[in-house]
This record gives sequence, structure tokens and C-alpha cells, in this order.
Amino acid sequence: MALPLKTSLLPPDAPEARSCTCLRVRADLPPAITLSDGCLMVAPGLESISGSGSVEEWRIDGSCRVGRAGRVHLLEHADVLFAAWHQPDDPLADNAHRAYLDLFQAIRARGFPHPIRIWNYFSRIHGDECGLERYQSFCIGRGKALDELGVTEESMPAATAIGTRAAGLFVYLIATRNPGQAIENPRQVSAYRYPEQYSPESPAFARATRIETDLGPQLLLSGTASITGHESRHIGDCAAQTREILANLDALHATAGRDVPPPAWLRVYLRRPEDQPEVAAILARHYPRPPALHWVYGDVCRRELLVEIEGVHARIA
Ligand code: 3EB
Repeated sequence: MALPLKTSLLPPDAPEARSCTCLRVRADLPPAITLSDGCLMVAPGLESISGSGSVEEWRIDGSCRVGRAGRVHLLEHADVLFAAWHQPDDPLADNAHRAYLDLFQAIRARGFPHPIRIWNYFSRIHGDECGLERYQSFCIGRGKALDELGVTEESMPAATAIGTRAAGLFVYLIATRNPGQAIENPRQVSAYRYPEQYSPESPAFARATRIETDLGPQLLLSGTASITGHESRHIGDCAAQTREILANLDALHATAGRDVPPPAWLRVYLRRPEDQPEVAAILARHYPRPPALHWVYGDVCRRELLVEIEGVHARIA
């Protein structure tokens, strides 16, 4: 069944849509989750670069039910469930474990057991927790929860995991009644098969999720970095990393099917904001129809990676 789901990247001052259900992700606001009038608003501590602020919107016509299940905020539509979780992020392994247990229990209880897209944000991603880097602690907590829930790594959807400067762990997702199609990248080892050197517990996510919507197929792109095989490429060279990412994104598009439209919008995470002009020039040359762009600060999970790109291929709504 085609999902009635649309997505776009709107200017920060865009008025709230009426008589519909939506998930809005906002940058440049104090970290918070709020639920109101058919809208779940998540401000996960993202900081826009040089006034490029944008609002990410996921929209469905029709009404919804607002709900709470313990720490989980929920917005339930007939076909789609949005769920969001926010708590302190210290200790990260325990909180990631709690977040995934809470979220999966909540979406299963409502009949939407299949996440199609998940985002994870937390602070001090390279900081130490019990002798491990905090990204690894996050992977351990997530992996333990999925294990207890009986969710296989291979059945996970597209995801993002990025370090911000805001305190707290944010995990939010879009869930559906039927699964989307997980897409892997032929240029990369699946994240759940990475060798142990990156994390004692593998990252659990797909490189992309393909879904069928009223407007045709959509491809939800995970945060994508300059990795081929399992190795980081072009250490210290942001331009070359960007070109490698574009090759990865093109490979995902080819794998998902040529009936998938080009990207409608992309979010670019930069470790060093001064790299923006160079990255922008490479993106402008690459896409004949330029996608909408949101530029934000972000620490990619490996120290040597300077840039990561996520986004959505969709017909422009
Ligand atoms: C990578 O390809 C880059 O742990 O959920 C990207 C997207 C990355 C999601 C996650 C990690 C995650 O390994 C890092």
C-alpha cells in the first residue's frame, strides 16, 4: 500500500501546515520535543551554519492522535506513527538501551512495528565512557536493546547518528505498519558487518530505506560518509570526502532503482563550517536539479571524517 507521506525542507519561518499530521525537525532552538495541533516538533540541538536554517517536514493529510507512552512522545496517524525520545545522555550506553526499548515497545503496542527511518543525536561523541568512545557506548546500548527485543540488525532502517554540542540523547523515528525495503551500498560493507575495530557492537542501520508513497517511490538516505569497504577515505581532505560521499549516494540510487526520483533535499553535516563553500560548489556541479540544502554543524562518528550527508529522494510535493 502506498504511504500518503510527503517530505520537504522549508524555510525556518514557514507557517505551520493545517489539517494534517506532521513531524517537524527544527535547528537553532533549545533542545526539546513538543506536541501540539497535529505536529510533533523535535529540536535535537542542531546548529545551522551561516544562517542557512531550514525546517525538515514530514507530512500526511488527515488527522492524528497525540499520545505519551512513558518517555516516548507519539503522533499517530492511520498509516504512519512518529515517535520521539529525549533524556540525559550520561551514561550513554544505558540511555541508548532505554531509548530503543521504550521506542520499540511503544511502536509495537500501536501496531506500527517497522521503523522506516531513525535519527540519533547526542553530545561528546568522541568523549570517553568506561574506556570506550561514546559512539561505541551508544552502539552497545542500541545493540543490547535490539537483541532483547528480537530485532535483527539486518531489519533496521536508514539512520543518522551525529554528535552535537547540545546535552541529551535524542532518538526519533518514523514507523509504519508494513516494512520498507532496506537498501545496502555495493561500495560499502554493511554497517552491521563492520569489523570489531570500530565498535565492539556493530552499528545497526541500513544505508537507505525505499518506501512507496502516493507520489511514487521515496529513498530515505542514511547519514553517508566517505567510507568504502569499511574504511574511511581521504583523511583530511574535505573536498575528496564529499566526492566519495556523492559516489556512495549515486550507488544507493542505482541500487534502489532508476524509478526513484533525484534527491528533494539533503542535510550536510560539517565538522568545520569553513568547508561549506567548497562542499557547496561540489554539490552544485554534481546535481543537474539542485536539491534543497540544510547546512549544520555535526561530529561524524569517526574523528577523521569531516562531512556526512543524509536526505531524501522524492518527487517534490
Ligand atoms: C558510517 O557509515 C557513518 O550508528 O546509526 C551513519 C549513519 C553512521 C548512522 C548509526 C552511523 C550511524 O558508519 C556513521
